[in-house]
Amino acid sequence: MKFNTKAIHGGQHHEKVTGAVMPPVFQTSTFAQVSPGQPVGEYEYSRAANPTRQALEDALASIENGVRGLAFASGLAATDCLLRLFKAGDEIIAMDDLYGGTYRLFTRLYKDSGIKFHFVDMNDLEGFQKLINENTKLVWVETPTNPLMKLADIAAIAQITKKHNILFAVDNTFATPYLQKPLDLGADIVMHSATKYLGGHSDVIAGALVIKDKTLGDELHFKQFATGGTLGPMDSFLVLRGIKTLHLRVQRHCENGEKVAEFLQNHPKVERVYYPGLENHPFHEIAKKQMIGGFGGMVTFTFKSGAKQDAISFLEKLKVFTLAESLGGVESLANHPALMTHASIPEDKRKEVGITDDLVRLSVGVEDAEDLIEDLKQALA
Ligand code: P1T
Repeated sequence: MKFNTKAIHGGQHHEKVTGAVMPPVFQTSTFAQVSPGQPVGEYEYSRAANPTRQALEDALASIENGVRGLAFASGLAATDCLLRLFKAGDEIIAMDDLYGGTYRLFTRLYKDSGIKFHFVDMNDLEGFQKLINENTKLVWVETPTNPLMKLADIAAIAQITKKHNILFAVDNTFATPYLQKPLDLGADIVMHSATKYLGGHSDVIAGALVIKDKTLGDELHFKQFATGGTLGPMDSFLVLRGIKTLHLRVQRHCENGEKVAEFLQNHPKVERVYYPGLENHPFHEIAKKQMIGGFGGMVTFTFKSGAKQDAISFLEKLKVFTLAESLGGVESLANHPALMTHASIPEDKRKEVGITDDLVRLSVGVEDAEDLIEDLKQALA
């Protein structure tokens, strides 16, 4: 099955009793048993499994080419579940540009866990390999990264992690499986903030893990069941519905993203545009290799003046774009990473990686590109 068909049918079947084409929202915590330990059907308790969540999890596994999908109450709940595979003494190598909440989870929540985190430039493959030792258990990348749109070469990193028997996880939130399939490129686990493009309509907080290996999938399901960060039935239904139009939406996000990036690149007040589809983007060649069919709808830029106030005034003047955290919905959003999504990263670390105070991130939606560009023009004027 090809991707567009999988987005709609992958892992899906009509409901057994009524023939309902969409899985009903099985809004139930528990399922009757005929005798102790003998449930009427295949379900017992919704923390362990629920038919609506199962339909979503099967769809997730299908679109990412994995063997098991797990749906969580948020992207961070998914990441937290993955981290439970590790113990004191283990080491994790992560990319040096990450969503602020992921960085906060790694550096503050896991501060006293005894797990050591390294944050490195994943494009310096030699430097990265020097950090590997017998305690290294996981490599974690976002590609493209939030908010600087850096890329990591998934296939090249996978070769190294395989050689050293290290797990390799990719946060595929920005690219979506329509554009990029980390498991096919050699990663072991894909993570999503399903709040974003998978859900696609800014109406749900959700997360996902998709795993390539059955044993690891079972182990992570056990941890999910035992800790309980699962996605509820109604939210599972919403994400599943979103996935059915993922390919259509992402095509338009890419078209509009390219137009917005080109407009900004030619604007006299704009200093630098970060969009992997631009030929002058430092990771354009990697993007062409591993993002198939487009470069996404996320565009980040800075001002010639370098002034924080210029970024703030611009954001206040937008009319079609909404100033709000999050991304990946049908509507265009704008964000000031240093004051909003990445405020939990200490200022010196933000500056070190390039999250300056004049940096603005746009999630380009699926409206008419002309209206979006008009809006940017008037806000920049
Ligand atoms: O918000 P949540 O569903 O828990 O997902 C966390 C997360 C993980 N990974 C990436 C790449 C993300 O962008 C996010 C959430 N990001 C935002 C809310 C944001 O505006 O950047």
